[in-house]
Amino acid sequence: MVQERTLPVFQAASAQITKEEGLRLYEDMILGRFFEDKCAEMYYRGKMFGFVHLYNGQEAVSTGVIQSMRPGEDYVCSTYRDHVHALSAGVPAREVMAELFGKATGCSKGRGGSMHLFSAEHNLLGGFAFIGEGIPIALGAAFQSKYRREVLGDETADQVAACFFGDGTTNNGQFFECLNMAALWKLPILFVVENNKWAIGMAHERATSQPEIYKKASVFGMPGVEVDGMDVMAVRAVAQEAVARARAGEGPTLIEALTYRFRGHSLADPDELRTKDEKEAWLARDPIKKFAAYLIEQNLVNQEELKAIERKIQSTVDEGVEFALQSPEPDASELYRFVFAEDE
Ligand SMILES: Cc1ncc(C[n+]2csc(CCOP(=O)(O)OP(=O)(O)O)c2C)c(N)n1
Ligand SMILES: [Mg+2]
Repeated sequence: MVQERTLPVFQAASAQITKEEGLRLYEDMILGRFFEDKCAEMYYRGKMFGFVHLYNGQEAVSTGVIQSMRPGEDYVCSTYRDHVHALSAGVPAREVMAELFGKATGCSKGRGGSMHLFSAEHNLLGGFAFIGEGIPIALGAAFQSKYRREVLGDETADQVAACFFGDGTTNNGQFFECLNMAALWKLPILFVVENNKWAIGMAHERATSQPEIYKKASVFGMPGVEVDGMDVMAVRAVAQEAVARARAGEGPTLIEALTYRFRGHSLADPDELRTKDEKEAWLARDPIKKFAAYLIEQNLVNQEELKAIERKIQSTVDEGVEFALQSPEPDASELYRFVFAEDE
């Protein structure tokens, strides 16, 4: 059995958070978790088709990074495991749910489904079914931000891009090519690797010559940091620093968040390859329970306040399902619409 990697220890005492911000982070993580649980239910009831990849367990990464940015202004680029990144970026839950149901009211107008969420309004550059496809897209977003500022003289152009992808994806060429260009041109981008130890059924150590991914930044002269991806405060601290550097024109950061998915690769995966011991060890580190305990320990909130958020979010998710169920399917006569940018 492979030895578990030692997680970096985050000094919680060094972090500061207000009650308001703590509740905001908690709400965002709860939204991610409740939304995904509802997805599983709807998938097994036959309401959505194709592959659906859930994010349970990884919430601290999406919340910690995206809530450290300017949602709606900065860019977010995802993978096929994209529902929760979209929610953190501000895409309304009802529009994400409707998209999963293939409805015309979905954020991609029902054309994309689970793996292809998109929202121009929220600067969500997309979910991508092919692994690694999002990396050059995010790089392009970071490039245009810098180009507008430095070449076209647009002082308001200080947007940062966050690009999320998995451990398995870091063995693809786009990863290395884009790290090179981002470092060369000092682009405002965060490469966020969600190392959940598995690429479908392939264990990370079996496929990767240097499993400590953050170290790969050094050959490009770029900062690389590892972070406990089950601790939203730790992810937030690392992300805030990387965002500040990117916004100040100091270039990219590679962040490796050590995390775990609590469910199978997709809802079609029987999840038989990962051991019970491994799963239990990571389930015990649930990022939502950990953060709730932290907030209470710090006397920032009480149980009742957390429960109130949970009730509110449950009704948001339930309302999203109602909205999706009642929404129309795209009209067949509009099959070719939205293929080109000029089709509004
Ligand atoms: C270019 C490409 N090759 C292969 C696949 C098949 N595939 C789908 S998911 C996946 C594993 C990706 O693992 P990882 O990057 O760790 O992301 P995770 O699913 O763990 O979030 C692979 C190889 C694909 N989607 N695209
Ligand atoms: Mg993985």
